[in-house]
Amino acid sequence: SITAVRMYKTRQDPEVPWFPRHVSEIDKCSHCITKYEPTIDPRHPGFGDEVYIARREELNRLAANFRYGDQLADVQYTEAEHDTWRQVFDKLEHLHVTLACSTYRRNLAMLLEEGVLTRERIPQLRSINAFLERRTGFILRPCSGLLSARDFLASLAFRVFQGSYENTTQYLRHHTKPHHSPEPDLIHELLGHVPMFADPALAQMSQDIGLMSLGASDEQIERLATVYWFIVEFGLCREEGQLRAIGAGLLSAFGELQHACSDVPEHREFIPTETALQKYEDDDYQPLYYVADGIEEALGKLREYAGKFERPFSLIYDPYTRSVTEVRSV
Ligand code: TIH
Ligand code: FE2
Repeated sequence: SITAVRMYKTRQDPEVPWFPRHVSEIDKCSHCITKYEPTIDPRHPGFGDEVYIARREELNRLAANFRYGDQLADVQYTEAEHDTWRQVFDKLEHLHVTLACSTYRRNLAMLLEEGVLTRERIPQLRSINAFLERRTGFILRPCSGLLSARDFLASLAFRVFQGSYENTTQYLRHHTKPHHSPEPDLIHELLGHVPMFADPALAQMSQDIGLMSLGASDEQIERLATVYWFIVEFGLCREEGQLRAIGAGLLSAFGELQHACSDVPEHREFIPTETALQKYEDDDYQPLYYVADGIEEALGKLREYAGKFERPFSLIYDPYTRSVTEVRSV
C-alpha cells in the first residue's frame, strides 16, 4: 500500500554524499574544475604567454603533490613576480584606506606590523600559516586548480583554506592586468582572504559554514557556494555611510574594488534566500553586488541560512583531534 511505501521511504536515509571526517582526509578533497586555463582561454590575460604558462604549471605541480602533514616548500619567486606584487600592493594600500571594511583594515594592520606581509617581497605560505595558526588555527593549503564548491567548503570545516573554491594558488596574476585577475592567484589569497582568516570571529563563522556543508545535497552546496561568492568574495557593507568591501575578490583587485563601490553597478540588500539564487559573473567585474550591514552580520546570516538545511544527522567537531563525529537521533 501507499502508506507502507511512505513508511519505508521515511525510514531510509536519503543518500548522504561522502565527506571527510578528519583533517587528513582533505587530501581527498581536491577535485578540480577547469576554467580560464591560459593555454586555451583567450579571456585569461596570460593567454599565449608561454613563459607565464610554464611558470603557472610548475607552481601548480608543486601544489598537486602536497599531502596532509607535508612541510610546505618555499617558492623562489622571480624579480618580475615580486614586481607585480609590489605594484598591486601599493595600489591596494592606497584604496583600502577608504574602501576596505574596518575588520579587514584592523587585521591587515596586524599582519603588516608583525612583518608577515610586506610590500617588498612576496611572503611564503609557511610564514603566513605560522601567523594564522597562532591567531585562529586556520591554515592555507596549496592546491592546483579551481576546486569544486563541495571540496572547498568541506575543508573550511577543518579550518583549512584551499583557496576560494579556486586554489590557494601559489602563482601570480599576469603582469599586464594587475587590477583584476579572472582566476584567483596568490595575491588574491594573501591580500584578500588572509586578513579575514586572521580574525577569530570570521574564522569561527567560516568553519561553521564548512561544517554545515558536510554531507549536504548538491543543491544545498550550490546555494551555499553562491551566497559565499556574493559575500566572502564580492560582498560590500555600509560603514559611516560609505560602501566598503568585505569580499576578498574585491579587496585584492584594485580595478574592481573601485568599480564595486561606485554607482555604476547595481547594489542590493543581502538576503541569503534571495542571494542564493542569483547568477554570477566570473570573468569580469560583477554587474551586481550585495550590501550587508557588516562582515560579521553577513556571515551570521549565512550561518543561520545554512543551519536550516535538513540533514539526517548532526555533527560535532573536536578541535583536539581535528575530526568530526556524526550524531544521529533515533
Ligand atoms: N578577481 C580577483 C582578483 O583580481 O584578485 C580574483 C578572484 C576572486 C574570485 C574569483 S576571481
Ligand atoms: Fe577567493
